[in-house]
Amino acid sequence: MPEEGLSKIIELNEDLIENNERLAAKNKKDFSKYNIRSFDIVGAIGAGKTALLESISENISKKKRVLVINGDVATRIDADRIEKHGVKTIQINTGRECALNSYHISQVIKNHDLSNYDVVFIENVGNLICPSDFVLGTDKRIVVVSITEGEWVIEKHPMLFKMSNIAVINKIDLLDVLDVNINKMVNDAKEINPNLKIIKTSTITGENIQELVEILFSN
Ligand SMILES: Nc1nc2c(ncn2[C@@H]2O[C@H](COP(=O)(O)OP(=O)(O)O)[C@@H](O)[C@H]2O)c(=O)[nH]1
Ligand SMILES: [Mg+2]
Repeated sequence: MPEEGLSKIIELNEDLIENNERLAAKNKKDFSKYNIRSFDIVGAIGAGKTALLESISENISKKKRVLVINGDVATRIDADRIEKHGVKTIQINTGRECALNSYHISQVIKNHDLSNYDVVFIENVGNLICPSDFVLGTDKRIVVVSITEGEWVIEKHPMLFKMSNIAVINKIDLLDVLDVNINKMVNDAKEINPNLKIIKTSTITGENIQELVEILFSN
């Protein structure tokens, strides 16, 4: 019967999410055991997650030992881009899965010596929907959107903004050529989550990258 089928799907989902949260709590403990500050970065394909990680890595790699874990469906393009900026990277290919989950991260923790790092960044698979269900065990979640996604992108994806700590609105160097109401984007983010720290950046001009780094490492 269709109802039975539906309830099975719901149970499976609840199980998946519960198991994920349990393992995420263990990941969090492992990170804190080694005094690691950890972040995961979510956002659509092309928002600028990797470009921001390149800029952040360039900014901090001389002062901090950084590990970047890159989730991607198939390639290690992002990891190779970031590694040029003096940090260690690990690529996880998720295949058919549309987001990283806490099991992926637990495997990295199991197989690498965390005592080599002060900071871990996790770039999630480009997707504004799937990562909402899967926490990874990091201290803070950063959601990245760009103004090229249109001024409605935040309003349309409230879940991701509710469960994030920092919102980056990227590609502000394009404000002159796009008809985008960035104030609406900021207000939507504030309305969805009044605790969000919101910052507008450009990885091309470097505008507010230093300020973003300060937000990441303030308490
Ligand atoms: N104009 C502009 N382009 C950017 C900016 N940040 C990233 N890009 C470009 O957007 C594209 C996607 O960036 P990428 O970092 O790969 O996005 P990701 O899929 O979120 O990791 C690349 O061509 C970047 O050069 C920005 O601040 N301004
Ligand atoms: Mg990327």
